[in-house]
Amino acid sequence: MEKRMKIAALAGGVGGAKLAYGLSKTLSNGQLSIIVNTGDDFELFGLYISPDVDTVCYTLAGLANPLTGWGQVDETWEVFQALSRIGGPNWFRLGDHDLALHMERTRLLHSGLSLTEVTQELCIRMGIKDHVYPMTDQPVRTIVNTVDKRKLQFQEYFVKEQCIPEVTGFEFSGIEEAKPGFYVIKTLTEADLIIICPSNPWVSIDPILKLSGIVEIIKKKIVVAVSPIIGGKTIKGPAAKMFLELGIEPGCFEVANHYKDFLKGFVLDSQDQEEASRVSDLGIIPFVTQTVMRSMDDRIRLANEVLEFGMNLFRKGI
Ligand code: FO1
Repeated sequence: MEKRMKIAALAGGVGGAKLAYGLSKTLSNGQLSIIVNTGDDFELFGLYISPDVDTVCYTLAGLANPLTGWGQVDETWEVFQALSRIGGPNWFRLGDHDLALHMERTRLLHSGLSLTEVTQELCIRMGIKDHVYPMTDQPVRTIVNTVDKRKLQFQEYFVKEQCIPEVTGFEFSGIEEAKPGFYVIKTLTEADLIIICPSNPWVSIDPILKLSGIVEIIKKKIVVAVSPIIGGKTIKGPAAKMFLELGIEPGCFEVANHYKDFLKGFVLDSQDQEEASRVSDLGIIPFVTQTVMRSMDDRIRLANEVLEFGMNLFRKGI
């Protein structure tokens, strides 16, 4: 990969972070910028928590808990246990080390820095060589509408209610007023290749795409997406269940279809290779490979393949 090529990745939580890690290991300093969903952000105990940004940063810094994918490795739980003993809210598990990060982020935000500036500062402190940009500095909150007519904050749906309620749709509160971050626009405008990581299209990538001006920029670019759905299922998270509840066939084809207005290339798993011709029929070039990332080597191999595929489209001027 030529060192002057600029790569932008759009990511949500665990699946996105794994591919971002592979890209980070493959690309040189400063080549990779990762734009991360903040629709899952919320406040607890007065602390600002940004789960997807943290999952991406911990993963890039080699600090992620390998069992959960979120939170920190070798975590301790003194505060969480003490909180549980005194009857405090314990549905969202915050480890001691993770808590320290939320405290420091909140302190920096209160000192007047933007979420982008705070994230840059924390990345430097964690030794991350790539650029990580929250999608916006303004509050956008993903709301999950359920069949029993409730409107759940994303973490209430995902963690407190363990994705059990049947969904009827999503809202992104604040999306009309929010502006994409300055570096988000700059990164996408200057990118030679944009990679949509294998994250949930509805709740991880759509909030980024629905910010004003984003789709207009990426329509002019080479955009390649990696399917988060393999054999009709998701490796982690509720994407396949959401597809079913929304009346959409939970398969990789529908992921490509969801992005069809701007997608040039689509990476799908070998298990789904019979879907490749349907993807081609959408005018999107398919690339079939093993997309499950069980090991660190898998992340790097997939990242290399996706970059090669994307750069070939770039060279052909597609
Ligand atoms: N996910 C859970 O399923 N249970 C938790 O208790 C939990 C705590 C948590 C703490 C910090 C953090 O950054 C993430 C955490 N997550 C937890 C994951 C998080 O809810 C999801 O990664 C996303 O928001 C979906 O991408």
